[in-house]
Amino acid sequence: MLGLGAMGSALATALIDAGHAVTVWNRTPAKTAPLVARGAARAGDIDEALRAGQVIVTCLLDHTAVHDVLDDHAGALAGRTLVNVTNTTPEGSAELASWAACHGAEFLDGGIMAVPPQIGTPSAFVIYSGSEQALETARPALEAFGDVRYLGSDPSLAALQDLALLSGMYGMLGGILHAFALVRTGGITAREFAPVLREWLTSMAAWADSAAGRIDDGDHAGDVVSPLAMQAAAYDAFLTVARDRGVNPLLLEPLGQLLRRRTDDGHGHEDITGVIDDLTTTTT
Ligand code: FVH
Repeated sequence: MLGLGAMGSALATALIDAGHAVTVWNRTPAKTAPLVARGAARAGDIDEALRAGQVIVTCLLDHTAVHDVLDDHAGALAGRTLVNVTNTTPEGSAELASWAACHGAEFLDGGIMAVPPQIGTPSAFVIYSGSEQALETARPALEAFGDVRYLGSDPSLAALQDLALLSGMYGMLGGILHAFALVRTGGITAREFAPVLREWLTSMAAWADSAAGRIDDGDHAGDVVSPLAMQAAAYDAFLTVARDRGVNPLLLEPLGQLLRRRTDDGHGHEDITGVIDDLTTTTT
């Protein structure tokens, strides 16, 4: 296990608790101490860490850090299985897969859909793509992290879907922050408002399923319940109340612009799902 930040430490802990023999390495050596106390072996250097076992897991800050750590020790990868759960772009994952293949390693890319306290609990799942052989070799270890979901042999698949899932999450987080800021102007605390906000967002999350059908079929106009023109008009009120009450509307404005533009372009009778066509044909 290379990389013992918040996530790497949680992964290593889950491995140890599941009974696996774990060797740990971290750039700042002090972070190995709690894991060694729990039963891990400490590698003296990167080369020793890479040679300690069949399955190597890298959980580092970013793609650059992965190459910073591995590049000078690539010779130790031959015949081993490299599982990289560092957040990376699809292009980065494909590059790392080719690089690992050049050095004789089987490569699997992972996207962790959990925060550190969730690791090893039923709420954690990890999406993987890349070598199926790597998946099967590493599976007993990977099962300690959370539910194992294999997307296919293209190494970039997991990173693409990881970033899409996180993009959806950050859209939601931005909406939640704006909602809390707005009710705070009326003297309502976040704690008071959170239960109803969660109830509403949980109910609206099912929208992903109905939107998916429209988007895949390219049908934005059939059986529309909430036409875009109505939504664009309502959206103006969201922006107005924010400005009137001194809440910065910057998190909401981009979607409002898309709704208004699409309505002005003659799509006011359609569902909001049609905005996806503007997203994929414009750059602003
Ligand atoms: N934590 C989370 O909530 C998310 C959940 C989803 C997945 N992400 C991704 O996981 C990767 C690691 O995240 P993390 O939470 O462990 O991050 P940090 O606590 O900041 O630890 C970073 C580790 O990377 C080491 N490191 C950074 N740069 C280098 C480098 N140039 N050479 C060697 N090691 C490097 C750092 O070492 P140190 O600072 O302790 O010496 C930490 O071990 C990440 O991709 C998330 O997006 C987490």
